[in-house]
Parts: sequence; C-alpha cells; structure tokens
Amino acid sequence: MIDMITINIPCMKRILLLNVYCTLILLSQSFVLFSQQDQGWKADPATVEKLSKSQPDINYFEERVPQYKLPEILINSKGSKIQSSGEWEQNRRQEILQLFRENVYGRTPSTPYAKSYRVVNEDKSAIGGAATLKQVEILISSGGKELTIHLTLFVPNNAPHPVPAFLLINNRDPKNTDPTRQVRSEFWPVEEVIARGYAISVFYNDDVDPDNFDDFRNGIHGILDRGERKDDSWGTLAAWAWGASRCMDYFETDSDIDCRKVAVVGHSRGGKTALWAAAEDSRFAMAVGNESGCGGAALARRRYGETVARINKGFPHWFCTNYRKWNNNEDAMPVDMHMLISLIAPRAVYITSADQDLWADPKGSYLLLFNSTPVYRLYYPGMSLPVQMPPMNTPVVGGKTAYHVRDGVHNLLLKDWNWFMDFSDKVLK
Ligand code: GTR
Repeated sequence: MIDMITINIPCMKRILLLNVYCTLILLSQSFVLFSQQDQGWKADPATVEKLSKSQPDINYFEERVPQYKLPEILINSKGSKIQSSGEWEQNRRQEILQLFRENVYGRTPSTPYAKSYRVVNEDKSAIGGAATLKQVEILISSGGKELTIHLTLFVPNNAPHPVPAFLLINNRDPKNTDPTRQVRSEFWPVEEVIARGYAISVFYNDDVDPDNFDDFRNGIHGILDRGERKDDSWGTLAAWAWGASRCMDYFETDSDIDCRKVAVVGHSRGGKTALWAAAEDSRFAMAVGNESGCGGAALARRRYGETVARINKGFPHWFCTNYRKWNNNEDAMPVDMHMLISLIAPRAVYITSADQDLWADPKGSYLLLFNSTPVYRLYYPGMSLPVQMPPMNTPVVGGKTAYHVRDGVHNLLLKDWNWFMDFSDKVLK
C-alpha cells in the first residue's frame, strides 16, 4: 500500500500538471477566440451618442433592436422545404420575386417600346491612350414620346477583349462622372478601373426618371405607364433598375464588352437600385450595393437607422404604394431584404457599409448577407460566411458573396472600388 502511494504521487502530480496545462491551452484558445470576436466591427459609441442626440426619433442603439423573426427563405408558400437549386429556381425564387414586385419595388409595365443606340462620340486615345471612350445615346420611344439615356463607357485598350465591365448607376452630380476627365472623382474612378483591365461605364439615373415626386408623370413613367396607377405599380427605384437593363441591352451589341461579366454598382439609393436590377435581370453577373441601407441591403425588421416608415415619408416615389403597408409594421412584411440577395444567387454580390453611416445599418447589412447564404449553399454546398462581422477595412469573402465596412462616412470611394475589383478578379475574370 505504502509502496503504491509512493509510486502514485509522482504519477498524480503528472496528471495534475497535465490538467493545468490543458486548462491553460483551453483558456488561451478561448482568449484568442474572444479577442478575435471582439475585433469584429461594432458601432462606435460616440457616433451612436451623437446621432441619437441629433435624431432622437431614430434608433441607433443595438440593445433597442426589437426581437424579430425573418421569413423562411427556403420554405415555400405551401410549407415545403426547398432542397435543390432546381426547386429554388422553379418555385421559391419565383414566389419571392413576385413578393418583392408586389410589396416593395412594384411591377414594371409590359408596355411595348422601341429602342435604338447611337454612338455619338468615340475616342480611341482617351486617358492618354489607355482607353477608348464611347458616348452612347440609348433612345427609348413609345406612344409618340421619347427618352434618351446617356451612357458613358471607357474600354481598356490593353486588355484582352471582350472585357468585363462595371456599370455605375449615378445618383449624384454628373460632374462625378466627367467623360473629359478634367474632374476626377473617386465616385467613378475611371483611370484605376481601366488599369485593372475592366471597362467602366455610367448612366445618370435622372435620365430615366427624375428623382422627385411628381405623381409619376415625368421620366419613363410618363412614357410607359398607361391607365390608372395600381398599388403595385413600379416606383422610381424600379425605373432606374429598368434603365440599367437598357444599358445591358446596349452591351450585348458592343463586341468590346463581355456581357456575361457585367457588374452593376450603385451607392445608397443607387445601391438599392443595383440590387433590384440584378434581381430582375439575371444578365448581371454581379451586383454591388454600396451603403444601400433601408429598402436595399438592411434588414427591415431590425428598425435600426432609417426605417420603412421614414423612407416612405421622405421618398414617396421610390417604392410601390403597397410598401407603405409595412410602415411601422415590418414584422408583417412577407419578405425581408435578405431575400433580395437570394434573388441574385448564384451570381456574385458585394455589400458594403461605412463605419459612420449608421443610418444605413452596417450590422443589419451584414446580417442580411449572412442570412442569404442558405440559398447560395444550394449551388455551392461548402460556402459560408463567419457569424461575426469582420473588423473595419477588412473585406470578408464567402464564395460569391463579399462584404466590408469602410472607415469614414457615407460615400463611394476608391478604397471601396479597389475591394470590388479584388473580388471581381476572383468571381468575374
Ligand atoms: C438618404 C436616404 C437613404 C439613401 C440616401 C442616398 O437621404 O434616406 O435611403 O438612399 O439618401 O441615396 O444618398
């Protein structure tokens, strides 16, 4: 017995030491995990404080986000679970597309129209010979009325043709997209995009539909809308998305452009539009929703920053009339915005936020992308995104989806574009 004890004491010591050692390893691992989690983006408390003071009726506090349940993306209206990409495309995707048309953006009319293209300027030695500039007029006519969309396009001269292309929906001052390049804006960084072997193009949203509420008399509404407006008639965002598709029609006629590799890009209201354009028109291989917020890439049910009621009040022309039914009634909405991203699957999508832009709900935008992944997984079974948001200025890529939070305020900058191109190098080229 004594012998056994003397034999066993060193043995127990070793076991004890081993235990201590294992506990230390576990502790250090959970510390690494904890500190990694801790590095994920969070709203800066000073920004929350400042914005809450200036807009006391808007929620900027994470702890005040109400409990919510997102609609099931993979369960159809009959209660059946969608198991394959085929079932998704034939059944659930169609249902969700109709729900968005009926409840959010409105239905595009099927009024017939004629279209033609006129290249009004072509300069093969633009940007010091690096690119060819084409200025194209897209003429739309119906019922004796006409509208012209001005498309500006730079094609790199030294890249293998046909080239992939970016199309920006410009919702800002046209000076940002100066074809003469006397004004150079990071909003549309032609030189940098050309240098990376992409064509870059832009149209001005007001060409398609002026951004003001006039009861849908001007722009393309004044041409294609016939009869009484209905509660699901298209709004201005859907009209701009339609305009993006008309640019795509032109690309299909231009042998310099690889129309299977076109990314539609938009900032803010343009970002909402870019996502809807890609949902409606599967010819777009990629969509970028830059800081698109409410009615774009922010989950409506979170009611963080801009809300459905707020956006309908400020911009009564953007959505269809039915969208007003969800004012302060988000939980009853038959969709939430993660389902908009699912309509783009399996194509590529890039969602962004900016650190100071809490109005557009960065966390709700990441959660949106995260919650769209079950649909991407029908196509790419191993695809995943981390649960935790990435740190600031650190893009995260999960298969065909990508996300970043840039430092600074609401804007579209070269930094954003460089990350879009890093992603499109992988998914488009
Ligand atoms: C804001 C609007 C946002 C966003 C933004 C923009 O005033 O509330 O939804 O679209 O305009 O387009 O810059």
